[in-house]
Amino acid sequence: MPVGEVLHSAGACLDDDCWVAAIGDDAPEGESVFARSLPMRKLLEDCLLAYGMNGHPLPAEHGAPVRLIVPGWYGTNSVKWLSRLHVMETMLCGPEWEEYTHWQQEKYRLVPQGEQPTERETIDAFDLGDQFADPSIRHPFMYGMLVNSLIVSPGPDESLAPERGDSVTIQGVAWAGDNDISAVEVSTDGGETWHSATLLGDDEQPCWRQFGFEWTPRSGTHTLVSRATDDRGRTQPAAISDPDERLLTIANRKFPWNKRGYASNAYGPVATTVTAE
Ligand SMILES: Nc1nc2c(c(=O)[nH]1)N[C@H]1C(S)=C(S)[C@@H](COP(=O)(O)O)O[C@H]1N2
Ligand SMILES: [Mo]
Repeated sequence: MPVGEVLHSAGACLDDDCWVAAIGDDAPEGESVFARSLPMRKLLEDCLLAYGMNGHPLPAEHGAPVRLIVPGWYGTNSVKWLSRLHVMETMLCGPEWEEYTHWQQEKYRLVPQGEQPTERETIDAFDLGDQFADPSIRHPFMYGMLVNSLIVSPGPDESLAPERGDSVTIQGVAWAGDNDISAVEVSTDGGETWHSATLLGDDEQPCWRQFGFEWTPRSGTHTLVSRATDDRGRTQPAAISDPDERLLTIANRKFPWNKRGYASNAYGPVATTVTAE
């Protein structure tokens, strides 16, 4: 069910610049409550309250009786065991909301080596790439996902035995948060050279794109890797930076190292090694 319908029938203020605190019901007595602040604009655009999954009631471990689904944003925003939606003017912050701020203000932020995030009342950019580009946001929040991709077949350490001269189909998926995928490239030599993959399926498909690439392997060991580009021209970086580089944004094809290892979309660390006979 669209969240907007519930907010509307409750007579809540639906102004674009409001925030909605989505509060979970899983905290033991006296511990920080799991809660996320989400901008009203996103909630009204495409967020859902889910009470079923694949035609069955929602299982307990996925948030029954009802959870929030925030499409295109990092999973942490999809609050499970939802007990309350609270419309407010700011994110959860300050002493008044003390029990509710831990997961919003301290965890699920990108923090470089040697720094501590400070509380924010509000921000104006949500896509993680846009937060990187906003100098007022030093420690970005885990909201809109960066462009990313994965090869799913062949699988890690698979041995391929194609007939001589036959090709193998490399298949994978790519996604770009609230943006669309515009291209995917595949490399069979660990990122030295790249080939355009074919985007499959429907480009109206909002969440992810499948891709394929026909490859005729020579015998030996190969490192397969994919990299996607979104419709704003942003491409996955190659590697994660060193902590002491203290990067605050993607630069020199490096993703900024952060304390909890969140949100990396670098293609290098997820390469797949396969052997062809
Ligand atoms: N109430 C509540 N909701 C939560 C969490 C939680 O700890 N408590 N974890 C979040 C995180 S970090 C993720 S990745 C997803 C995981 O959802 P899943 O278990 O359905 O895969 O739930 C999110 N929602
Ligand atoms: Mo998570």
